[in-house]
Amino acid sequence: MRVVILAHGDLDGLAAAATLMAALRRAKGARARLEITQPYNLYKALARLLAEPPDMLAIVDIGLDEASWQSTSSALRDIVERGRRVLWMDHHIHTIRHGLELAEIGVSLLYTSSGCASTLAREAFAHLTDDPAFYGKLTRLGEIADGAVKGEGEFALLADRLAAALSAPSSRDEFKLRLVRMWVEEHRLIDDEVALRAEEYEKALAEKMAEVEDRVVVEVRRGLLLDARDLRLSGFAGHIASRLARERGKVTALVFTPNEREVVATCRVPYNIDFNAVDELAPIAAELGGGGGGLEKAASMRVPRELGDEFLKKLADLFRRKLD
Ligand SMILES: [Mn+2]
Repeated sequence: MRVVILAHGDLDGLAAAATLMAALRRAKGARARLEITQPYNLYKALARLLAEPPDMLAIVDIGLDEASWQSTSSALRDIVERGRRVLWMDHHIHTIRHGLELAEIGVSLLYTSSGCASTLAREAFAHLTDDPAFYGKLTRLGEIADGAVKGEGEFALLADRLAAALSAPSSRDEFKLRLVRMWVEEHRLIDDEVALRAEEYEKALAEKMAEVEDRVVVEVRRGLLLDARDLRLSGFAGHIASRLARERGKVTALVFTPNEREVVATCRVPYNIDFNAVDELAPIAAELGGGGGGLEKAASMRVPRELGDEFLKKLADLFRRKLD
C-alpha cells in the first residue's frame, strides 16, 4: 500500500504524522512518504499527486483554506473518484465547517475542537504502534507546543526545544523530515542538531523581542497590544506574540506589515484567559474589508495596509473594553 502524508511542519503536525506513520508501518506494513505543506498550498500538493495518487492519502494538521477551497475540493474529488482513500485529521475550525462537503466527497474526517492533531493521533493511532509510550510522549509534546495542554517540567523543556528548533530561520523541510525519521526509526526525541537550531532560534527571537518591546500601544490587566508596523520581523511575529503572551500572561496582539499591501494582527491567548481570538478579531478585520482565521487561542487577521491606523484603533478599543 502506497501512502502519502501531507502534514503541517510544526511540532503538532509532525508529531501527529510520525504517530500515524508508525501505526501504518506496524498495522499495515506500509511505509508512508511524508511531505510538509501549508493550508494555502494544499491544493498544489494535491495536484502534484494527481498523476499517480497513492492508495491512501492523509492530510494532517492542515486547516482548510477558504480562499483555495474550490481547487482543493476538486483535487480531493478526483483522488477519491479514482478509488483512493483520503483521511483528514485536523483541529482547525474551517475544516469542520466544511464537514458536510468532505463527507459528500468521501473524505474521512478526524476532528477535535478540544485538542490538536497530536491529541487525535494519540487517541486513534498510538496503541497501534510498536511503542505506544513513546508516541504518547511525542504527541504530548505536540499538544504542549500547540497550547492544547500546559507543559510541566521535562515535557515543557522538550516541547520548547523542539518547537524552537523547528522555527529556527535556517530550518527547512529536510531537517523536519529527518527529525520525523529519527523519531520513527530510533524513538529518540532530540539530538544535537535540535539543540543547535533551538539556540539559533532563541538568539534571533531575543533580538526581535528587544526591538518590539517598546512598541506597546495598549497595556491593560489582561491584554497587550503592540504596533510593530515599522519593523522587519522576518517571520517571527507569531513567535514574538506567543512568547509575550506566555511571559506576561496577557492576551497579546502584534500588528505588523508582512508585505506592502497588508497589515496583519497576530494574536495569542494564554491558556487560562477566556478570550476567543477568532470571534473577537474577525469582525473587526471584516469591517475593514479584510479577513483571517486561526484558532481560539492563536489567530491572525489581515486588512489593507492603508487601514492600519483604523485597525489599531479598533483593536485598542477592544482590548480596553474586554481585557481590562
Ligand atoms: Mn496543530
